[in-house]
Amino acid sequence: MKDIYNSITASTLKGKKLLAVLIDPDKAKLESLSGIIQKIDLSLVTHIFVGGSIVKEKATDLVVKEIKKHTKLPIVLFPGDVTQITNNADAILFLSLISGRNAEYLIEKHVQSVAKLKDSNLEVIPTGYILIESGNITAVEHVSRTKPLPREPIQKIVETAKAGELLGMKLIYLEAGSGAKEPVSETIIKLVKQELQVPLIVGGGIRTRKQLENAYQSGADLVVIGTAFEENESFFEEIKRETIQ
Ligand code: 1GP
Repeated sequence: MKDIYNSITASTLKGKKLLAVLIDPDKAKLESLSGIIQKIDLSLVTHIFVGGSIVKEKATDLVVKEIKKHTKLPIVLFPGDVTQITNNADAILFLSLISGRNAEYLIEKHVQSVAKLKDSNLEVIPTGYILIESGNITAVEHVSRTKPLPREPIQKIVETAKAGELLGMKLIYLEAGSGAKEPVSETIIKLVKQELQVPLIVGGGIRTRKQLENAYQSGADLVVIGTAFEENESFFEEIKRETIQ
């Protein structure tokens, strides 16, 4: 069994930045996955996240199985729903949407998933998930029927993240939403990071090497990128080239 959380914290302590690609099982085509994974394997990507806001039942399992055939990278579920839980992944971000006040996404989905998780080998990583206003309405906002936290006052975002940590969450995830117009700002990342002991994930709307660097420099330990790679399969090669130059 891969010890995914401990390897994330070990990297964080060493200052090694991590990069996850997000694969949405609803958009991924099984027959193209081997080629896609080959590209990912040659890139700077350290983790493969699998999940989406709306995914057909069983799609996640099929996609995870196919990914696993082609890579040794850790596969982490980032589920939008209980139906996306599959024992074939390595770990699951057990997300509680702490920016919202919809009990369904704070605790109810978690209760519903216990029967599946109890019998699985998945490493369960409790994660405080914080949706932040990004300039457009994203799928998370729509599906969860919660409002994102406004970008101001930042103190409210910082305190939400800290409350998550004090509740025992092992990761905090600042989310602008997939396809967000604006990623989470550097100031927000910086101020949240200053308050936290646990590793910080940042995602949503990151489409350039510069935005990725900015997120890391502000304090993100792990950055998640989905849309930029969905739209351009050479995205990770391009940013790797930019790093080497
Ligand atoms: C969404 O943070 C992830 O949950 C990734 O967002 O698709 O905008 O890269 P993008």
